[in-house]
Amino acid sequence: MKTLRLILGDQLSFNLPTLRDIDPVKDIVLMAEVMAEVTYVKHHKRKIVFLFSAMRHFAQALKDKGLNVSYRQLDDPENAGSLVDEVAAAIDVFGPDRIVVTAPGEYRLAEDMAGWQKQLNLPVVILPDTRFLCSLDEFAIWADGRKYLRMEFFYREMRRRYNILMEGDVPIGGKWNYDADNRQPPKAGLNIPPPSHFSPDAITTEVLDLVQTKCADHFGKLEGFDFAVTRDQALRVLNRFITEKLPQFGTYQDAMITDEPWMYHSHIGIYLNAGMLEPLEVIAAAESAYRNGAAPLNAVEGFIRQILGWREFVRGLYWLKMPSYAMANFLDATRPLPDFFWSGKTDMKCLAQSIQQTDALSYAHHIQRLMVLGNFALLAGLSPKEVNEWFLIVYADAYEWVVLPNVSGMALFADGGFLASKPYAAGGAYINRMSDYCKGCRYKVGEKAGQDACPFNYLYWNFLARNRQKIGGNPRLGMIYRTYDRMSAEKQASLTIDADRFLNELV
Ligand code: DLZ
Ligand code: SF4
Repeated sequence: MKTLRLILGDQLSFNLPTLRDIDPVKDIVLMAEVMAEVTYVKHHKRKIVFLFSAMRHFAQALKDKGLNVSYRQLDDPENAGSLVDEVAAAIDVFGPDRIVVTAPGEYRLAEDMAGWQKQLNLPVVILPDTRFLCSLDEFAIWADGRKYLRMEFFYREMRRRYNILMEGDVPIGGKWNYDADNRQPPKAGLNIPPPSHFSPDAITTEVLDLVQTKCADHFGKLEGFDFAVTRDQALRVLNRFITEKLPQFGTYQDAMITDEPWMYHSHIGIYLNAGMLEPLEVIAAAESAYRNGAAPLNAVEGFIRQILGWREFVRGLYWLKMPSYAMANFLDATRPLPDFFWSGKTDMKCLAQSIQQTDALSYAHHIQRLMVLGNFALLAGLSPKEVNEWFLIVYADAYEWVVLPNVSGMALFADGGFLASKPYAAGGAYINRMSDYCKGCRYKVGEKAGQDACPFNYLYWNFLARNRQKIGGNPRLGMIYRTYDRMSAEKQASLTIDADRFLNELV
């Protein structure tokens, strides 16, 4: 049987189910750069360059293994514009008996694909994506009957199941979670190792030109593009992280320093989510660093939790709850995204730093995303739909399966607490503790009211007051509401005046 095997841009794995049982003589692998995927949201230019260059390198690696690969470039005059139309065109050329593809990571495309068999009048076999450590069925069984889903319990089961950082039945060190040791503010004189850097080769250079021309109106900068674009390079990023940064990763994972975008973070999410690295090999590398005495437990456990726990958890939750999860708006937040999310032009230095770095690198670390950008979006009542779209566009590691639970569930409390036990709202004091941003800001983080006060301060209280009906009964917010209630009526009124003034001026 002659099979046409479609590989998507975030499926760049040699052990992809699509490639299993391939007949190197008869079968054809199809990969296609298409405008429909480039523009369903207008992805950051750097993200597109990364994916296209990685796709082209992967196609070459498959050819080197002796497979027949049909690769469609974006600038090919015959380009059909969408994945399904590219498959149709390949059917005309190669005359396969069937199509095989691994299930896509996004609901949008899965829905579309479900209609392909009828549309193309040919069998379309959609294989489950086995590149995750918890299958969707297993996750559904775990979630069954639970009113709320909490990552911590899921993570413990995954630790047991894969025997990661375990001593028999108990977690190494006696605790499952060492985050209490992982919240150190930045300190002066940290010697942060530089990130891995890969100069563009001929393929990447060609893609850079292509994206500059075809996606000129997309957000983001291309200067200094240096991401890994092959599996070997991605492995080098991983290995350098393990030896140079992992030992300090835990302690400073929440810290933010002006003009230090990478800190001690691994920067491997983009490679994991595109299929170039596998979760278990990443986890094994971190665990052996602990067992060899090269990295402390708080760092290794915290890092492994992100991959074995959080990443698997959000993916499972996404598929469990789609399509309704995309509509969730528990707090009825409707404010449009302010323009400065695109320009970076705001006097709030924490936001400006996070957005400008996102523009330059298509990257920001989890606290910049959650506690600066996400926190602002929560407090200002920005529309979950618009905030989700922004995150999906701007980050090179972003696909809807990872963005939606993180943004709607974690940052915006838009699912009403299905994922998070309370809204992650914070005032300026948190950002001041975890960064050096406030020193260079035109606002004063110590001031609570008035034109010069840090907007996070009055927006925080205004958020709690505004949403009291919906979240006032949350036991984890009880103490905070009691503090609010002890404020004088004038103080409460002045918080509302400041917040209204600020929010009305947002454009
Ligand atoms: C993100 C992306 C982009 C920008 N371009 C392509 C493309 O041209 N061809 C392709 O096969 N995949 C692309 N992707 C990744 C897909 O959008 C991704 O596979 C789906 O969103 C499912 O996760
Ligand atoms: Fe951000 Fe407020 Fe600090 Fe300025 S003072 S950097 S707005 S937290």
